[in-house]
Amino acid sequence: MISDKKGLEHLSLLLIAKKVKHIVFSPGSRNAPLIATFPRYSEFTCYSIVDERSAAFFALGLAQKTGETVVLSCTSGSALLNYAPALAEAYYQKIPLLVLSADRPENMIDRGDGQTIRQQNVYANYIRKSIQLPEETQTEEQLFEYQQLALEAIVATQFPCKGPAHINIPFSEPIYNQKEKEFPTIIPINSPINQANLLEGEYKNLAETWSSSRKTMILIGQQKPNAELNELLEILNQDPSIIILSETTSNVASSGFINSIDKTLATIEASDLDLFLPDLLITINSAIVSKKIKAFLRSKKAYDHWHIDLSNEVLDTYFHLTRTIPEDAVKFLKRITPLLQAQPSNFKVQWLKQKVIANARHDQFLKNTSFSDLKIVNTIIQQLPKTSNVHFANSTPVRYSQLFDIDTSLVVDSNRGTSGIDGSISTAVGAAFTAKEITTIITGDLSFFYDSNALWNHYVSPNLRIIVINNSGGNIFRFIDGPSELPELETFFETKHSRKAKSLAEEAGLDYFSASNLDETEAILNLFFEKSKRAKLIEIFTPNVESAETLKSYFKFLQKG
Ligand SMILES: Cc1ncc(C[n+]2csc(CCOP(=O)(O)OP(=O)(O)O)c2C)c(N)n1
Ligand SMILES: [Mg+2]
Repeated sequence: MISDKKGLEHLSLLLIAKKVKHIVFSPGSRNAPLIATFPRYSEFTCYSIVDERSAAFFALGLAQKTGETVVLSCTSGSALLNYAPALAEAYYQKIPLLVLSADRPENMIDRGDGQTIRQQNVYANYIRKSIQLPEETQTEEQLFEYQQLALEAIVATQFPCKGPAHINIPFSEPIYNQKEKEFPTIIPINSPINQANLLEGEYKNLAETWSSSRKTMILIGQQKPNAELNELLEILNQDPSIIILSETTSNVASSGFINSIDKTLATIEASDLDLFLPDLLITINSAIVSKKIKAFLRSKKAYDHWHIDLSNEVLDTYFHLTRTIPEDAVKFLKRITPLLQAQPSNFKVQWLKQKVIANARHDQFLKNTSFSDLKIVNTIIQQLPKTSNVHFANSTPVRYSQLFDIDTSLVVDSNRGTSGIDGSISTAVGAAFTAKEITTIITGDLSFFYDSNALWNHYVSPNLRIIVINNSGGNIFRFIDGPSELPELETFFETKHSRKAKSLAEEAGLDYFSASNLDETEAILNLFFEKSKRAKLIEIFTPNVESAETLKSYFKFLQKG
C-alpha cells in the first residue's frame, strides 16, 4: 500500500529509473503522502532528521561523496526555508540535491492558514530548476504533464552540470489515504549527454594562442579527486612555461606544483610580483580559498584568462576573463595538449624557487613556534590516516590547511561554495555515513556549536572523527585586518565564550577526548583514528590571542625570513 495521491507512484518510478537512492525526510503532516510512499520501495534508502537545515547539509554530504542526486522532503511552511543554506552551497559547489516540498493547495496560499507560505520558486537565486506539480492528475494528459515536469527537475540536478532543483507538490486533504500499488508505465526516460562544444579548428587556434604564451598559469579550483586530470597535468608540467597552482580542496597535489599558494606568494617581494603574473591564466573548476591569489591575479596588468567549465558559467573572478571553454577539463586538455609547442621560459623555475624558500622558512618558523592553532593543525595533518577523508570547516581550519602539504591519498572536502559556518559538521556526518574509510572533520568551535544538531540523528558513523579546535571564539577576526583593531572585537566579532563540547558529544554517544597542549594532543591522536564502535570527538583548547599573533608573525617571517 502507498499514498493514494495519484502521481506519487509515477514520481517514485521516475526517481528509481534515474537511479536516485537516498531520500532524507524531515517530519511533518503535509508531506505524509511522500512519507507513506517512498519508504515502501526497497530501491530507496530513507532517513529521518528533524532539523531541516542539518538534514539538507547531511544530504549534501551524501551527494558530495556519491555524486548521486539526493532527495530532501519536508512539510509546508518555514520548513523548506531551512534548506536554503545547503541549497546555496550545492548550487555553487555543483552538488545534486532535489527538494520535494509538500505544500497546501494553490488556492489556500495567503488565506491565513497555518504553515502556509509562498513556496513556489522560493530558492530562485540558487536553483538550477524549480517546478510546481499540478494537483489534478486524473487524465492521461495531466499525468503525462506531471511526469514531464518532475523529470525535467530530476534531470536538471545532473545536466548540464550538477546542482540543486526544487519540486513543490500541493496536496489537498485528505492526505493519509492509501491504495495498492498499480505499477503504471511511466513516460520514456531521457538522459541527455554533453556534446563536445569546441570544433577541431577552435582547438588549433587556442593551441596557437597558448603556445605563444611564455608564462602560463593553470589554477585548479575545488574538485573531487580526478586521476585522469592528474595525469594530464603532470604531462603539461613538463613545459617550462607552465606553472600549476592547486589547493588542498583541489585534490591534485604534486611535488612539481605550487600546492601552498599563500605560503609561496607571501615570500615574493611586492616589487617583484609582476614578474610572477601570467600571460595566460587557465582556471579549472570553481572555488578558490586563497584571498592572496585573488588579490594577486586582480592586478591591473593585462593577461588572457580562460575558464574551463562544462556549465559554461561566466566566472570572471579576476576581472581578466577573455574566454569561457564549455568543455569537461579532461576532454579539453586531452585534445589540446598534443597540439601545444613547449616554449623556452624560466616562468616555472622562478615560481619553484619561491616554493623552496617558502618551505624552508615554514619549517624553521614551525620548529620555534609555541602551542597555537598553527602548531596544532600541523600535528593533526601529520597524523591523518592515509586514504581517509578529511573535511575542513570554514574560517581558519580550511585556511590553515593551505599552509601544509597534505598526503595525496587523502580526499579533501570543504563547503567552499558559500563558505558558511552553518553546516560543515552535518555535511561531514552525511559524507561519513557513505564512506568506508575514516572521515575526519577539522572544525573551529563556533562552527561546531552552530551546527551541533548534526549529531542529533541516527546516522553518526563510527568512522566519524571530529576535531574541535576550541580557541573560545571566532579567531579569524583576531587575525584579519579590520576587526582586530576595533573595540567591538571580542563581543561582536570573536563572540568570545567558554563553552565546551563534552556534554554535546557524550549525549550524542561519541567518545570524548580533550587536550590543552601539544603532548596531550599527540598522545590522544595516536589512538584517535583507530577504527572503533563509536564516533570520536577531540576538543583541543588553544590560546586565542597567541594563535592569532602566531599566524600574523608566521606570514611576516615568510616575507622576511
Ligand atoms: C552562516 C555564517 N555566519 C557567519 C559567518 C561569518 N564567519 C566567518 S568565520 C566566523 C567565525 C568562525 O569561528 P570558528 O568556527 O571558531 O573558527 P575560527 O575562526 O576560530 O577558526 C564567522 C562567524 C559565516 N561564514 N557563515
Ligand atoms: Mg574558533
